[in-house]
Amino acid sequence: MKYDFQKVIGNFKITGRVVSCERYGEGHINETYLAVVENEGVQTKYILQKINKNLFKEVDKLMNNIRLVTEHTRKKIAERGGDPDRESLSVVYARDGKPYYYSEEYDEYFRVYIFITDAIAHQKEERAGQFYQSAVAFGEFANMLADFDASQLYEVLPDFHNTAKRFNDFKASLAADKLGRAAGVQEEINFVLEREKYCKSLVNLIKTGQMPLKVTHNDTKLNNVMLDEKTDKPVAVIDLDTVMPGTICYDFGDSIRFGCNTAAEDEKDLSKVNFNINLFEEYTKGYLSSLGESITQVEKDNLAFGAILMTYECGMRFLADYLDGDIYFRTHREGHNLDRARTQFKLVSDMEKCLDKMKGIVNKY
Ligand code: ADP
Ligand code: GN1
Ligand code: MG
Repeated sequence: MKYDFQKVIGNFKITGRVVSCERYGEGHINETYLAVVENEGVQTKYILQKINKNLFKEVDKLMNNIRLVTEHTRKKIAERGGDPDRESLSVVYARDGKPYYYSEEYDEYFRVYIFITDAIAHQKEERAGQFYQSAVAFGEFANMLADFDASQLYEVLPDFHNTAKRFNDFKASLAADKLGRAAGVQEEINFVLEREKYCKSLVNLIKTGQMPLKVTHNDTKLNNVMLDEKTDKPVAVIDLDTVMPGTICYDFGDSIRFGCNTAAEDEKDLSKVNFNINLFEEYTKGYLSSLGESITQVEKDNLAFGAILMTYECGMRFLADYLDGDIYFRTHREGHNLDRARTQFKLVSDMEKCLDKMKGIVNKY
């Protein structure tokens, strides 16, 4: 689908001519574009996103969350003498004052963010220390939101990391087996079913009030952090669609899931997919040092397990989507979600073998 980008951008508080607007980044959910706008000889970059309306049914509430969170982080950054346009995700408002624009012509929702300059969202660690810096970024992000009133937030995707609910959804996909794919992936299905016991553990700790709920990011992949392109220092945390009440074990675990993989999330050759415990140590060090004193014993006790849980959950979601016919995660090839599920299960197996070591590392820091 081609859009008239001049028209779309023209509905935001942006003056000038769109010189280019190309697909950008590697997110699985929204459609992201890099828009370059020229005004009086000066070119400015913006991130334009077509919001995934199949997933986000209440865009108004979603964008209100993002507006509130980014107003909060921008204020904090200004107070510490930083540059809010670069160190926070920043919403560019539509001409009608809304934090998004609904196009009747396309029946689509668009939003625009200030482009975070001289920074990169890495798909994997390219230089030693980058993963550590991403941990510092997420720790600082959690700190900035520690005094944010969570009751203002609308729960955009309820039960997002409710693994027990995800397990039931998985079983429903399996029972439906819409495309008859289940027969070909019995091994992967069994891998999920054999680990049902994982599903309720954190959910129950939250239910009984033992695990504190905090404002968390819930999608803490390395490519949702921008690092300075020269120094690798953390610049900003992005992709705030899933900011909701959650536990830090989810945030920690999801970072480990993505960042401690020696290969890509969708690597076909599983011999390349290994859990790197040195990276685990780097991340733990960075996250716990920037998180400070607010962490409780229950949280500490469950950080390492959180990594297994988030990886298992994500693998289960990829496999469910494969069974459903690839309707949730954007895919680029045949069997893409199955390949992704397999990498996650390989990582789960690796982590299960060294859970005690992982716990030891958490205790060390
Ligand atoms: P998705 O929800 O689909 O993952 P993201 O919001 O994470 O979408 O954006 C996808 C990619 O676009 C990011 O990984 C990053 O490379 C780039 N990106 C997003 N927002 C910005 C921004 N404000 N400045 C620069 N790059 C950005
Ligand atoms: C999606 O939006 P993106 O690509 O950063 C997904 C995460 C998964 C991740 C797997 C809203 O993240 O939950 O862990 O893919 N986001 C949503 O790569 O479902
Ligand atoms: Mg993203």
